[in-house]
Amino acid sequence: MPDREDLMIVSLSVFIAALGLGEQAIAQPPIEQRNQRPNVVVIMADDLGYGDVSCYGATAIATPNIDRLAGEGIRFTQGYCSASTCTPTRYSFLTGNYAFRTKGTGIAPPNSPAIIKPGTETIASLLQREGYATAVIGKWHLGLGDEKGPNWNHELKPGPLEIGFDSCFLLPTTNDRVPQVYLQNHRVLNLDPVDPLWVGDKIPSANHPTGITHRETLKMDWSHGHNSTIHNGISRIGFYTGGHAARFRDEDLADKWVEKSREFLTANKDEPFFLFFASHDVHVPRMPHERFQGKSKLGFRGDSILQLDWCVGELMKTLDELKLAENTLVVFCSDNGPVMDDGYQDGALEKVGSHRSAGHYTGGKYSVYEGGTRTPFITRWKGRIQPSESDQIVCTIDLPTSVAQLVGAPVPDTAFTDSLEVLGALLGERDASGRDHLVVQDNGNTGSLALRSGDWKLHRYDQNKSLNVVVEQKLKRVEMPAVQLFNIVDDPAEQNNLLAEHPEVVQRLQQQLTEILDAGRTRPLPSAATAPVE
Ligand code: NG6
Ligand code: CA
Repeated sequence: MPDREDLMIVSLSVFIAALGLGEQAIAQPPIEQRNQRPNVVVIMADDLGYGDVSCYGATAIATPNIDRLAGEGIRFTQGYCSASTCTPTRYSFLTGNYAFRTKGTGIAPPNSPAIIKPGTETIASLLQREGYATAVIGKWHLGLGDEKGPNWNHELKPGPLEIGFDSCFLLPTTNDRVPQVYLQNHRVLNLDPVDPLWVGDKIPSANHPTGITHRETLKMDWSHGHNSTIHNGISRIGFYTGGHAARFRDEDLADKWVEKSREFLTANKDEPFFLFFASHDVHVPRMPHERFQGKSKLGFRGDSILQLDWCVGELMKTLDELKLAENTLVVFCSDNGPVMDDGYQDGALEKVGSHRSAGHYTGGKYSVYEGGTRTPFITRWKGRIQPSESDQIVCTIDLPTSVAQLVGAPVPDTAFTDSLEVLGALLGERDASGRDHLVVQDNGNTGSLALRSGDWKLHRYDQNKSLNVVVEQKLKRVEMPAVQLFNIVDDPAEQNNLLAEHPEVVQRLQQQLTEILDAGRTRPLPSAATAPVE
């Protein structure tokens, strides 16, 4: 409960807002939470499904480190990301805003400008203002540069450093897209000025080798798309030339993320810090380090899960060595659900056997069925979080507001518009609840949304189509009815469309969804919650 002083602060800010003196009304968390300054580490996996790790039921693969994290913390059974593709989930995780509200938040192409504009409040800018050291390490895929796009041979800004990160060490897009270089803060690392980097979407010369012209030279063949410039025996989406000294090997990415994270954690062990560890596993091209290749029964996709698990283990080991585990909230999540063949012939589909990467849910990446957005979701804070399991609904989009509450930072009214405060649920506090509703989206291109509200879920397909409804098949676009209704509790696999049986529920959820879209926000204004009754 807020104490008197807090209520007075809130009332005062309501009064100021009412006078029109400031639109940035603030809500102060309870006083006992203001003194805590735990570190925050968010580990976001890429394309990892609900059923891909052993603590969520996988039997074809063992993930001892992720299992240990879950065993020491809370294993959420209703943890979500907000979209079934990468860019919109990451956009929403950082900004706390539903991506479908903003155009241009779908999967970013290689030369995408920065999607999150400088000046936008993010989880990183909020923590930075609170004195946290902030870093993002791994995959970015949220664009770089002004509206003209990235200036690869000069300063790459705006980017992460303009929205609250003190430092970054990144793969600029996603590794099936060009270029294969590291971004360190504002520059491509090791770029030799005599060999400038050019990136484009048109073939640069008639004799430029591609996945089509030089297919027989590839070490991993493509299945759809991904047949432009070749680097490291793998053809990609998009073209590039130059920057040879800067190019990395796909096999070394995970080691590099761990190395850079250890450096960051060690350098900042005495300060509060926020680390966004954005793994590239298990996205295509799946090319794990040689020491993981062939180590699972599931082909390179499974081997990449083992590599991800190793990274989690290294991060936990580092926190232990630095004696930080009891002062660090670790969140483990994924950016979207699973896909088998996402453009390369890496054996994922052929070797899947009885493994169900989305668990018992339907659909995966690109879909608004549960498999697209319900993923492993774990929180751990040794000594503070009691090991348990939770069926509270929490989402990656909730982290900005919840972390603000954790550190006692005020959230401007205009920020984090769809990020709900679910801190109690994230920490497993008794009687604390998560969300009662959540909107999830696909990439945005096919206009699919779903509203989870209590036990019900409404799917809306504005273009009557969906992709990847059956994960253990080749990607296929299928016709969908405009609307479907499921009872998620009775029918978690979303097999019985109850549209005809429950028209009143359909109408209620359709109206709720329309209101959410029209209102432009779902996070209640603190002033609204505490306004005095007349
Ligand atoms: C799709 C790509 C897919 C993957 C995805 C982004 C094709 C045919 N498919 O357009 O391979 O790159 O975009 O994945 O090009 S995500 O996880 O980063 O959203
Ligand atoms: Ca992804």
